[in-house]
Amino acid sequence: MHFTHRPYIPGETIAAIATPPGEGGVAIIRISGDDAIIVGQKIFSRSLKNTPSHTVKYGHVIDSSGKRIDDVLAIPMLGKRSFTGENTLEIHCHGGALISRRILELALNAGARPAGPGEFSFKAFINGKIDLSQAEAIAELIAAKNEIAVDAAEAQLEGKLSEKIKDFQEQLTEIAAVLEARVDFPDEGLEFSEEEVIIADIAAISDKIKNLIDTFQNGRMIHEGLAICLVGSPNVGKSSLMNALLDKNRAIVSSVPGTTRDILEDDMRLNGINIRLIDTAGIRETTEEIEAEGIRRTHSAIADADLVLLVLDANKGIGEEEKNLIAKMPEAKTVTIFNKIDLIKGDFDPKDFPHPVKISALNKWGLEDLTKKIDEVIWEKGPPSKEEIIITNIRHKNALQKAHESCERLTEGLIQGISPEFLTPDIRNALYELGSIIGTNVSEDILSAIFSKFCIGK
Ligand SMILES: Nc1nc2c(ncn2[C@@H]2O[C@H](COP(=O)(O)OP(=O)(O)O)[C@@H](O)[C@H]2O)c(=O)[nH]1
Ligand SMILES: [Mg+2]
Repeated sequence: MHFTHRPYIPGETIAAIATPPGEGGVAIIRISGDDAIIVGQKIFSRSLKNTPSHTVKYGHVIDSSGKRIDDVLAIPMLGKRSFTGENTLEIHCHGGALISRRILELALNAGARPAGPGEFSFKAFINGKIDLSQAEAIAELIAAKNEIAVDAAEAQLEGKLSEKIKDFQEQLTEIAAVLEARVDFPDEGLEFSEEEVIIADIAAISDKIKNLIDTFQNGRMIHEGLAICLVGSPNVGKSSLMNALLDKNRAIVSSVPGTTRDILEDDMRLNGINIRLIDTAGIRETTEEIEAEGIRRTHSAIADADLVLLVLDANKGIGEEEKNLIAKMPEAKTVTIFNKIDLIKGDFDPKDFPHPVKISALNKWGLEDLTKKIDEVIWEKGPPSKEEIIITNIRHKNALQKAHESCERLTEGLIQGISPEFLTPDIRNALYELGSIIGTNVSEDILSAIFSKFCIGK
């Protein structure tokens, strides 16, 4: 067994700084492996011998000559009770970059090996403390950029995804047993009704897998955020709306048409989601070279956007030009905004347009309606609840997709009355793919690839 090109030695003692580089209140040096306490004792002033697991001991880190380096807290976490499942000693020292490096060096001189990226988590995985999807959840939790991503990673870390996968595995294993029994004892064929039950069972699992795959769209959005693009004719108030949404004067607003000529971007949050808001050059016929380039960029921004906010001037009304523009927008991902509603005397009915909403960017009217509308469009089935399991990892999605295809082939085969020995590979394959999510059967290369994306000390 290898871990990132190095032979993996179970119980080998590793050490790393677990806190981010730079200055801080405290820094943590983590030592884990069979000899963690022995290594730690060599650099710690007080005896750790009878210190119970998970208790804090105040003392000093000392070098080989006995010189005091820093006053620290030492926390032993022993055996199976630690995160890695192996003896662990955490040393909390003052948070200077040099002091923590010095203590790490002392630990390395005392017999620990420098930990590779994610190696503590790798130990936890190998020792069965967490499965692969839980290990990946740790990385996602660390990288989470909004509250929803935190919730999703926490749920996965708790093992909610693993439970679901194991549930699928159990059900498929039972069905596999029935099918394999038929390969071995073909004369004891199933009753017709039993056949129907199996088909229905597989179809049910297949649907559940599909539902899980469908959560990936939301998962991607939660992780990567959304690109939202403001589009419309010149002077309709796109830049004003950009500023109103960002709540700052980011874009130049002017009554001169064609002011915004390049793409302008800024970040904001909308109900927990990270948004990249993009203001564009107004779309119109032009012979002016720079403006024409701006308009070309607008079109490519529309193509790349997850959502288009098409801004129209409600006061000007909807003419041929506007209708042409609407027709060019991707309907499913367009919100039609009728701006300058403050200039309209009577009533204005914007129905018949994709996801219409009335606002005044100048007066900041209707912005709440707009965010609600955006929410409606981006979360097809509403935002995920805290408890909902969301697939956020492309590796999991790919594995689920392959498992789903196998289940579909299996159902099809059973319906067509194909003999079971030709169907068992499909069910084995589905089980294999599900197993890869929680790490029961993944290659060393895949493991290394996953853990090497972690930070050192995690
Ligand atoms: N009355 C009114 N004027 C607005 C509103 N939004 C923008 N404007 C004005 O319309 C003009 C063009 O605005 P701007 O944001 O630069 O439009 P853009 O060309 O689409 O980016 C400016 O004079 C704005 O003050 C609005 O809601 N009501
Ligand atoms: Mg503008």
